[in-house]
Amino acid sequence: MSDKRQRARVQGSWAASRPKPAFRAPAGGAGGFVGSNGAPQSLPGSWGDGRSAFEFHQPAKPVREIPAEKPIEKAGDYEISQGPSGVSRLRLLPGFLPQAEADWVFSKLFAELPWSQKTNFKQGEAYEEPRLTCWYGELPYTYSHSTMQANPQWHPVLSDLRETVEQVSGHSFNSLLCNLYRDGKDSIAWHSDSEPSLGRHPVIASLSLGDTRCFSMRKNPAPEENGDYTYVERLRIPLSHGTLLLMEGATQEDWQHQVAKEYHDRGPRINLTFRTIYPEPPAGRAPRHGPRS
Ligand SMILES: O=C(O)CCC(=O)C(=O)O
Repeated sequence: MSDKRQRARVQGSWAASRPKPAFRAPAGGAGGFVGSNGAPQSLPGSWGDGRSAFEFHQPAKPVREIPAEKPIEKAGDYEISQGPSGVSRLRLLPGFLPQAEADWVFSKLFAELPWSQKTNFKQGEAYEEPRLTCWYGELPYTYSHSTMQANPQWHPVLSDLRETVEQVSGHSFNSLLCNLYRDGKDSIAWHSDSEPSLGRHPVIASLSLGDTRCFSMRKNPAPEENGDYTYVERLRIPLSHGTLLLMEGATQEDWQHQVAKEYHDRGPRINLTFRTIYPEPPAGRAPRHGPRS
């Protein structure tokens, strides 16, 4: 947890305050302590009347709650936000592929797809993506200042999966980005699928195979937050073997997602994201996406 998030959790604070002047004993010596010079004394850490010198300080400003991360685990349709850009929607279908079919598809794709490690660029510096990828589609796909070339020869297993995903989702897709996370150290950083070539409000259908990984989402902060994600809403979606997740509406405009590295060992995982790529970016649309690593 960042220092800022940690600090924001502290509700007020306990502090040692300057002791108030000790109670002066009335003639006869009842109450308080009087030193040998006759001046009133107090014991360290006390008021001199037995009360503690430590007191609770109310925070000066109202405490701002950090929203708890919400899990989404059950099959269903979820309206995750509504705003000026429209409604953001998820549809989660665990067990979209039955276990035996998912096992077979995983081993075919793991062995037969042309996996490679892509080089991206950030501020002119090259870096290797922490995962392997391959791309299918009539058009090339560019993100993080690096292009995956058009690859119209779909693997037959992928063509069949595309058809099934299209039937169930009611959307059509002309492209597919395949990710292979070799183990728990492979990851994809915060980003949204909002490259201009995807058009406005793209539908993304994401099919997971292999070991379960946590798909995290965070809402983009309001403009007055100046890009600070400390207080934004967060979702956590475990994506298990054979699960289909659909992201629709304003999800890519209003939310980011990631698959973080894990501290525990994880087996390999394949993620297939079906999308539709357009030849020309719609005019006048500024992309709003983080660089993904
Ligand atoms: O692996 C996943 O579940 C997410 C992949 C992803 O975010 C992407 O391909 O843009």
